[in-house]
Formats: sequence, structure tokens, C-alpha cells
Amino acid sequence: MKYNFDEVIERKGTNAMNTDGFREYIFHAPPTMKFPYADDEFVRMWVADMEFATPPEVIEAIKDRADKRIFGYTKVFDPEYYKAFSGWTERRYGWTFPKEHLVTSNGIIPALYELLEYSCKPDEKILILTPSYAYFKYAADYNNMETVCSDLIEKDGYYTIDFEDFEEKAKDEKVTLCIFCNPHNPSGRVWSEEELKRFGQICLDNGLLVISDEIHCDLLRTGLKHTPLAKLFPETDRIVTCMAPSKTFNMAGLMFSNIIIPDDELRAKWKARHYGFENPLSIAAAQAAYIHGEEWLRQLKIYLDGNFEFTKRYLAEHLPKAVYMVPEATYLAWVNINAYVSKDLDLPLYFANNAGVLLEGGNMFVANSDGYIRLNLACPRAMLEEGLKRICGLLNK
Ligand code: LCS
Repeated sequence: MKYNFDEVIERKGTNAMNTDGFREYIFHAPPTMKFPYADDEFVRMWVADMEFATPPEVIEAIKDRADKRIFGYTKVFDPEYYKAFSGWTERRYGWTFPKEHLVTSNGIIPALYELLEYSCKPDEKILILTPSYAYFKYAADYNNMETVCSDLIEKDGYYTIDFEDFEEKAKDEKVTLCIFCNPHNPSGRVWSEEELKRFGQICLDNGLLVISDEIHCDLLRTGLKHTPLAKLFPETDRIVTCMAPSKTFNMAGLMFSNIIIPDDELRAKWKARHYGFENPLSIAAAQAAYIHGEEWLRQLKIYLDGNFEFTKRYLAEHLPKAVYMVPEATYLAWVNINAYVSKDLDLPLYFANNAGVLLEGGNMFVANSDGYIRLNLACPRAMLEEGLKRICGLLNK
């Protein structure tokens, strides 16, 4: 291995959400909230960024750009960026898109907020699959829209879409848009082509605009393949695709993501209303990641595969009544601990106070998630082992 994923990197003093923002994000509490653990005693397995260094090739590109010394107003003008990113999607997913369909945004979440505003009316509803990344619902809330949930079906830790229920809900005339997570956070499902076709067809048959959030699409277990939803429906302009280097290369703080909008009218609205400047360091970083990041990502995935196997063995031995399956994608483990806890327990607070572990779980995932915890495994193995030890120790008390 050329890259060292065992290295423990100090994040203190970097304004990291991960180290400094957990009171606000998880507990909606002020900085004065007290715990029996000091901040640096926590094992942090919550927000979806990694404890690994961003690839050195990306850091080098940021430094090179910094050396140019002027950071004036910047946008993606150079076609090299499109070449780098579409080359990446072509090599990895056998899919590309016309250059003019690509716009960029300071994140996928801000893009969701805007896309809903530009394409929906307040009395309309959005449809999501639950459990869900909560910001899908927040985007609807922000736009005064109702969220309709279609619960996924879980069997032994494996999630599938309840197509009958989904179709029923898609038929509601007020439901005009679906935010889809492909692959899915938090379950980690990589939807099969058959599932994607059936899902996409229901949306299109019922006139829904689909936003396919594919932010986790590079982080699949080794050997598995991602299929962009839009690849299966080349004739339609009703699927917006969101992808980003942020999760893949641990650069969420650089605030740069790709939004592919085939619908001319929606894209024109975006261009007219979106504040379209970008951070020059972020453009350089993203371009370098797509050109030079392939080998780093290959090695990262091997390390993550190892962390997932380790977790599987550890839980089987120490928490046999937990339901857990190695996910097909993401670096997030979604664990059903209903056999150990009562339904109404506030899981993040319980683990923070009693085990010194910061994690997400329960109603942080909109619906259909009571008694589940989500563990971020993108950390050095020693850190992971300590986190699992604390979690299992508490549940076995
Ligand atoms: N979409 C999904 C499905 C995500 O999981 C996340 C980050 C984002 C979008 C954020 O996109 P951004 O605005 O940064 O481009 N997920 C997180 C999570 O599950 N916990 O912390 C962050």
C-alpha cells in the first residue's frame, strides 16, 4: 500500500464539524452542553467525512493553485474540468453527459434546496425512501413542501424497495418530485439495474422529476459496480444527477459538487438564479482528484473492505443479537440493535453519555429507523476497534 490509512491525524484547531460541531448537529445544543467525556476522549463515528488524509495528489494541486497567488472571482471556465470529470464517469460507470448539462454547486444539499425551489410549488409534495438522509426532508421543509415517505423493506439487514407502496404514493397528483439516493444512505444498498429500471419507470410514468443523489457512488465494496440512474433512461430529461468528489476524496469542506441537469428549462432557471462562483482551490482539487485519484481510491476501498469485515466479525462475536450486513456501498455501517435497546431511547445521547461514542441513529433518519445506529467506519482500524469495544461493552452491560 502506497497510502497509509492507519495514520491517526489530529483535527483539533481545524474548525472541523466532526470534532467541534457535534453538539449543534446531533444534539441541537449550545457549546455549553456537558458530557461525562472530554471532547478529545470521544470516539467519533458520526458525520460522514473520513479520518483519512485527502489524497496527496489533491493537496499538491491545491498548493499549486495557491502558488498562483490571486484568488479572485472564479468559475469553471476551462473545459479541462469537464474532460476530467466526464472521463471519470466514462471509465467507472460507462456513462457521460453533454458538457452543457453540467453545472456546479457548493454542495449537493444546497443544490437540492435550490432544485426544489426552481421546479416545485409549495403545495406540492416530494417522495423519498425511508430511512433517509435527513437533508432530503429538510430541503422539502425549507420549501414549505410536504414529504411523503415510502418505507424500505428490511430482511436480515438487506433493504429493498416496496414497489407497490412506492407506486401508490407516486400516483398522488401532488407528488411531483422524488429525491433518490443511489447508492443509498444509510442502508448502503447499491440498487441493481432491474431495481433502478422499475423505480425510474414508476417515476417517469407518474410525471415525477427525479433528483438522483449519487454522492456515494465511488465508495462501493471492491468488485461491485455503480449504475447512474440516468444511464438507464437516456431518452428522458427528467432525471437530475448529483455527484461529487467530496465523500470520495474526503474534501467535503471544499464545497464543490457536480449537478447534471438535462432539462433545458430547469437548467436555464438554475443559471439565472444560482450564485455561480466557485472556490478556485476547490476546482483545482476536484480536477486533480478525477485525474489522479484512481489509485488512492482503489486502496481506500480495500482498507474500507477490511474495516467492514472487521466490524462484521466483531459484532458477530460481541453483539450476536444485532442485525448487520456489510453494506454494498458507503463507509457507513447500519446496525439494528433493537434486541438491546427500547424503541424510545435517544440512541446518540445514550452512546455519547454512556460509552463516549458519537454516532447517528434512530429518528435522525426521518422514519423507519428506530433502534438503528449508523457507524462511520472511515477511520484507522485501531479507532474503529475502540469504538466497537465501547458500543458492545455498553450494550452487554
Ligand atoms: N447527499 C447524501 C446522500 C449524503 O449522504 C450527504 C452527506 C450529502 C448529500 C451532502 O452533500 P454536500 O452538500 O456536502 O455536497 N452525508 C452526510 C451524512 O450522512 N452525515 O453527515 C453528512
